[in-house]
Amino acid sequence: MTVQPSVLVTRRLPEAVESRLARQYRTALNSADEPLDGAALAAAMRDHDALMPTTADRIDGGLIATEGRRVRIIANFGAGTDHIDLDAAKSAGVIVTNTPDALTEATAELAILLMLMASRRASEGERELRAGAWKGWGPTHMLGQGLGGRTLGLVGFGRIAQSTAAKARCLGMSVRYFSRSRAPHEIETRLQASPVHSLQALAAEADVISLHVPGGPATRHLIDGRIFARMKPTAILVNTARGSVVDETALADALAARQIAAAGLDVYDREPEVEPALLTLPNVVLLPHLGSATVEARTAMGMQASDNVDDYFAGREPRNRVA
Ligand code: 8YV
Repeated sequence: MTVQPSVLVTRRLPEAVESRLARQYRTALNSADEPLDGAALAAAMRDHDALMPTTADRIDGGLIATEGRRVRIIANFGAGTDHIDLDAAKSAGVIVTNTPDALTEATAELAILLMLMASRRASEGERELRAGAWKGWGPTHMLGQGLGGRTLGLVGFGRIAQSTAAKARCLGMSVRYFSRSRAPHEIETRLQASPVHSLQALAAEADVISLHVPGGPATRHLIDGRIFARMKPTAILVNTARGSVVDETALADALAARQIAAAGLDVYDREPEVEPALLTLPNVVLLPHLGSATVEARTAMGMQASDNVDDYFAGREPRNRVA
C-alpha cells in the first residue's frame, strides 16, 4: 500500500477545501487557526511533504534551508508571494505555486468599495453617527466627490487592475494605466484604457490612483512623497496590493496636509500593525486586509492551491508554478 503524501495547512480554510484535502492526503489542519511561529513552521518543513501557507507566514531562506526538510512543494493560499523567498526555493529545488485567478473579482470589488468609501466619506460619516454626533440632514453636511467623469489611474495592469477598470467604467470613470508592459490592443479597446508613459505623469493626471503591483523589493515605496507632491489636492489613493508599495509615513503627511484628499487602504507594511499616524486621520478608510475575503474567493483559492498539490503528486507540472 502506498503511503499518502502529507500536507500541512497553516491556517483554517473553508470547510469544502479542508475536507477535499483530508480525503486525498494525510492532512495536518489548524483547527485553532492560531498563526504558526518560526519553530512550528520549521517542524512543518521537516514533517510534511507539502506546505499550504498564507501571506501571514514568513517563508524565508532560513526556513527553506531547514535541516532535514521534507517539504517539496509550497502551495501558497493566495496570489501574492512576497512573503516567500522564491530564489531560495528555486535553488533548493522546492516548487512554489500561487492562486492567481481565484481572487480577481473579490479584490477588484474591494478596490471599488474603497474608492467609493473614500470619495463619499463613508467611514467618517459612520463614525460620526455611531458617536451620536450627527445633527441631522444638512445641504452641506459631509460633502464628498462623485466618481463619474473622473480618471482612474491604475498602477500595474494585471488581472485585478483590469477587473477594477471594467467596474470603474460602469461608474462612468475613464481609465489610464502605468505598467511595465503594454496590454494587448483588444484589452485596451474593451476597457477603453490607455497607457501613460510614467508613474509621475499618471500621478499628475489621475483623480483616483489604484495600486495593483506585486509587493517585494522592486516596488518598495514606489508611492512616496515625490508622487504625493505630483497628485492633485482632490486625488484619492487606493491600495489593495501590498502595504510595502506605499511609504506610509509620507502618506500620513500628505493626508494631514491635504496634499491629497483621501486614501482607502486594505493592506499595510507591517500587518497587523497599522502606521499610528494613519489611525488618527479622518480622511483615510482603513480595512483589515479583506481583499479576497468572500466565501467564493477563499473557497476558490483553496481549491486552486489544492489543484497545484494534486498536480505535483500526480507527477504533472503544477498549473500555477511561480518557482
Ligand atoms: C489573501 C492576498 O487573502 O492573495 C493575496 O495576495 O493578498 C489576499 O487576498 C492572502 O494572500 C492569503 O494568503
